[in-house]
Amino acid sequence: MAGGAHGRVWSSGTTWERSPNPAPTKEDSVVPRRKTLLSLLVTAVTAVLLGGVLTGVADAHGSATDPPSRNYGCWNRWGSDFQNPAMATKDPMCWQAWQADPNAMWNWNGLYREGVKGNHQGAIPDGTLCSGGRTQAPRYNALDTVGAWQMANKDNRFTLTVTDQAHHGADYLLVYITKQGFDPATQPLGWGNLELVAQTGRYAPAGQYQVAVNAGTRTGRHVVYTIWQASHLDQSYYFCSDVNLSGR
Ligand SMILES: [Cu+2]
Repeated sequence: MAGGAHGRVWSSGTTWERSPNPAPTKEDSVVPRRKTLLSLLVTAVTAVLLGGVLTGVADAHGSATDPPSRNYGCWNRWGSDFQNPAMATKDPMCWQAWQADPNAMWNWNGLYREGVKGNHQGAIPDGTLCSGGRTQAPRYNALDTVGAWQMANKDNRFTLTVTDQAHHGADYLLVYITKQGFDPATQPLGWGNLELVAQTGRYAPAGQYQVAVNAGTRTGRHVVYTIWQASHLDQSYYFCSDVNLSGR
């Protein structure tokens, strides 16, 4: 595709020239010195788009992938079709997130803070849990939007999976679930709405970390809130996963 675009713009006759006697660069050895401005723009836009799509590979960290975190779920369902207006009615919370900042989805694996020193509640104010306390603001802010996020159906005993593309390892995982009676579709999520249901020890670096979760007698819509403390440095990840619990 990029090659075809180059072919078209080369014939347009609008040329852009570098300043005289440019310092030799690596680029000079592989790129012709004259290019059209449009060609450069096409190349730049393509690079940005590919960069976004490939970010999950090139700049990898991780997320809760089952049940999926909000931004991983929105990326997984709509990443190849994110401008489809049907999303506004089919999956409105994802739609508002894509409208607010597509980078929250392209960088589904980058929702972390550094230097928290284990004081997660101190670092993350109520109402901002799903954005990790508005980390890298405003990129992830829309993940805090209160509403009926699409849920993953789960029985009350389920396995939670964190995918670690970077093989950071884990010092621990903490898994919280909202209290029965709290409604994440209408109320902002705060620490007081959560109960700790699982706490793990260390995991050696791997592609996935799994933890058995028992949601007790809960039923219906809940948020599973997972903290992944990576081991390579003080880097803490925060994931809101929306679930519909069977009660069984
Ligand atoms: Cu990382």
